[in-house]
Amino acid sequence: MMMSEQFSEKPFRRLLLTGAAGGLGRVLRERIKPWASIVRLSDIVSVDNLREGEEAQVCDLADKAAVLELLRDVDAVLHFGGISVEDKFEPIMQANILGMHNLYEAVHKLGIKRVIYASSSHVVGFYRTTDLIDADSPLRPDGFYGLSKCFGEALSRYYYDRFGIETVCLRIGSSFPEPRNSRMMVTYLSYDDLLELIKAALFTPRVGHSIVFGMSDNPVKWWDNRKAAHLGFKPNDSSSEFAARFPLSADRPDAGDLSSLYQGGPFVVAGPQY
Ligand code: NAI
Ligand code: 15L
Repeated sequence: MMMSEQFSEKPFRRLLLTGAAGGLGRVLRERIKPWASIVRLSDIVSVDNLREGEEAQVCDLADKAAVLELLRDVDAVLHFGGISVEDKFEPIMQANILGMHNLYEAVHKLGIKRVIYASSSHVVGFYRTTDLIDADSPLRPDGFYGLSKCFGEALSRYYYDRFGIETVCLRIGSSFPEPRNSRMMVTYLSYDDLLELIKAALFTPRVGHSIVFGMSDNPVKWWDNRKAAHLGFKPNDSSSEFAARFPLSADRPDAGDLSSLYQGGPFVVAGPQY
């Protein structure tokens, strides 16, 4: 469904946001409007209450033909759609693996120049909470979900190397209104900082294929973002404002508690779903 098109002086004519009905999609929807005359909102479920400058298209990422239609007339993609937690392999394969291939095939066919991809810290969830890693550290996914995000990162790398399509992979930690446990004191990414991160990824002139960890300026760090310095991402928030609520600091893992031994926390404990 189309709302009236505006042609104001905004950086983009049309931005596509996938996963628009999800937790982050609902937060981003309003906040990215200043960047585009039209924001195309898409999800596998319907996105309602369209406002001026918004249009919506229901689309299953696993449907190749539908994804090609979804990407028509789009200048850049914020790809936040798909399965966002651990699940059985089959649904993850459809939404995150097949879906990612469909998306990039369409991006390539239609000549779209840049994708911002919501990857996840679960591509490295099997590192210890005592490790400090960066974008070049070998992948150590903690489940099928993390594996699918590894595929997304590798696939976007391939489409850059072969076709020059630029992607910034955001290895988001935990982006919620506030940390929910002591692990999230390390992985917390405030919504304002998420927006800063996306802004950096979208507006930095040349990004090639970049990987950046998405966390606020939290007191304890597992991830070193110096290899993404070219993006100029500077978080303004910190989980320290919630310190009183989680006195058991995540930099002192409890040896008896698996979820505090590994960066992936509960995803490591839960193990694969069959
Ligand atoms: P969410 O689960 O709330 O939203 C994902 C959306 O994708 C949902 O609205 C869902 O309907 C849609 N979706 C699922 N399967 C689909 C399909 N086959 N076709 C089209 N749409 C489909 O997740 P959330 O928290 O909003 O996360 C958004 C993205 O960011 C996800 O890709 C997630 O993996 C990633 N991420 C989020 C983090 C967070 O802390 N919120 C942390 C790390 C990564
Ligand atoms: C993720 O990748 C998930 O999408 C999100 O729902 C949280 O579980 C987050 O990681 C986290 O690790 O806290």
